[in-house]
Amino acid sequence: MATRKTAAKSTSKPNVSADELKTYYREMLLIRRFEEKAGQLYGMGLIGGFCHLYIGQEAVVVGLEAAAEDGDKRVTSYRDHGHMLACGMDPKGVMAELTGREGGYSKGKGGSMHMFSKEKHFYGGHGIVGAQVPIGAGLAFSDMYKGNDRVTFAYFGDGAANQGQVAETYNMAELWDLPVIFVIENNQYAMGTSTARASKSPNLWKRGEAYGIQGEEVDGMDVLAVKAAGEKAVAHCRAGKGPYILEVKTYRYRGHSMSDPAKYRTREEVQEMREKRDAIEHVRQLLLQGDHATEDDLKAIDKEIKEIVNESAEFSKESPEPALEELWTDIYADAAPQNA
Ligand SMILES: Cc1ncc(C[n+]2csc(CCOP(=O)(O)OP(=O)(O)O)c2C)c(N)n1
Ligand SMILES: [Mg+2]
Repeated sequence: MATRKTAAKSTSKPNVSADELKTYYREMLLIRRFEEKAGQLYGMGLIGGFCHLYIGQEAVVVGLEAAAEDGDKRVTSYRDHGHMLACGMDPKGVMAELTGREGGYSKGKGGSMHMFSKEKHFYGGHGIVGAQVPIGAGLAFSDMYKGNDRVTFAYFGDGAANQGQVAETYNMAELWDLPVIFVIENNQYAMGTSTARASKSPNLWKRGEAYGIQGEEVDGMDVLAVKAAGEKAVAHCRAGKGPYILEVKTYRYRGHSMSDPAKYRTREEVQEMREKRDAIEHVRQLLLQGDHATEDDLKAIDKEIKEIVNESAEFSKESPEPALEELWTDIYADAAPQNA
């Protein structure tokens, strides 16, 4: 086995194997390439409606999914494609949903912001800012009620963190010791509003203190740091100690949505994050500097990912549009769930 040199950035990080690093590299790259393809299809008019890309934030969801176990749940906002891919949903089904086709997760009737997978315990995809936070507490309540030790990840943005329903949820979650991890994906902006303009206190996680909730800030451009913080939060929740807040500092490279003119920040600011803090490049360097992978190994992974993404785009173009009769289905539940 190759000798392992520790890269400068990883000195205080947990031990990690070459296979693990490659897995994170692959998973983050899948999200990035998938999102780039979605951006292209949007430009070609194949995706309609809103489309919010996750490019730049990949390490957040990949790090936290690495800390999750089977049966754990997740719920997020409209910036949701990365979360779906990271929890193992099929890229074909996600892309086909983006293009409004029958083969999509919501049979082409939901689009970018409305996809679900019972199998992967992915509960959306929510377009109303902050709405997923009380839903996340509800999911955690169901696990507590059933007496299992599953944990729910409720993801939301820095903008959503200012919502009243988030404060109410914090209170109830701590009061009932709910096993929910509140993940604030602080990407520095809520549409065109920077956190400095919207939040008096720069430490969003500290608001949990008012409710007795423990939390911490995490470097969201470092997948290993995210994973380590995720493991700590998961252990806290599984032990029945109640909720936990992770404020993950990250950055979105693209506009808020595909129609964002991005006049609220400079190109240099974005460029600097891409060049100096990119999460995928960080893992790439750990792999290369640690002699865990050669440039050729990484090229092979790039190729493999490109194929998966191209296949998903092909599938989404070939899948038919939903039949007209589908307008009248999936409106009401057919039957009440039986011990679901
Ligand atoms: C209740 C509500 N208010 C306003 C909007 C319009 N809106 C959509 S996204 C957004 C910004 C949210 O920013 P943030 O929570 O930081 O998440 P990010 O987009 O950065 O992931 C706003 C104001 C909305 N969808 N729902
Ligand atoms: Mg934000």
